[in-house]
Amino acid sequence: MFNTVPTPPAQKRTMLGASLATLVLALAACSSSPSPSAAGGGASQPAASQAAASQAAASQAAASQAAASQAAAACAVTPSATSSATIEINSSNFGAAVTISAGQAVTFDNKDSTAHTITQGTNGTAVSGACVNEPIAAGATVIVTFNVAGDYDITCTIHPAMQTQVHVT
Ligand SMILES: [Cu+2]
Repeated sequence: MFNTVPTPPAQKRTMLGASLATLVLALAACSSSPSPSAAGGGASQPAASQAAASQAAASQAAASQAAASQAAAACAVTPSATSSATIEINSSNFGAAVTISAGQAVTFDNKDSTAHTITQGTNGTAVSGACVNEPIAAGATVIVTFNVAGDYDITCTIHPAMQTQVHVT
């Protein structure tokens, strides 16, 4: 009566089983593919060189701190510096104020036949912590470098009337 023969159920199950097996194999291949060596391996070496770098940075910081404390003096006698301005002392008079930039030097040139001093202060008295208080013999020069911006009163401890200013910008 029936001409068409239906596929036997047993064969259907076999086909389903085969395609499930293929799927499982494919999933297994996928999950095993990421390589653990790609991400993990090299991490410890960069950490070590980073530690070395931060140690170098620390010693550099210490060095620049030492340099900063050396430069802390607002001014200093610097005999070998090249000066940017000159103050001539004539007849116990410093003359007009001069203006320089921070880090520049002033030559004090004593044209008198008597000694004076180059002293940060007023009326012959040095200020507390004066950055310069230097005798200057007759005919001598003293070069002073001013490291920090500000107005520096300059006097002579021998002749309190002697007064000028160094403006440091
Ligand atoms: Cu003087």
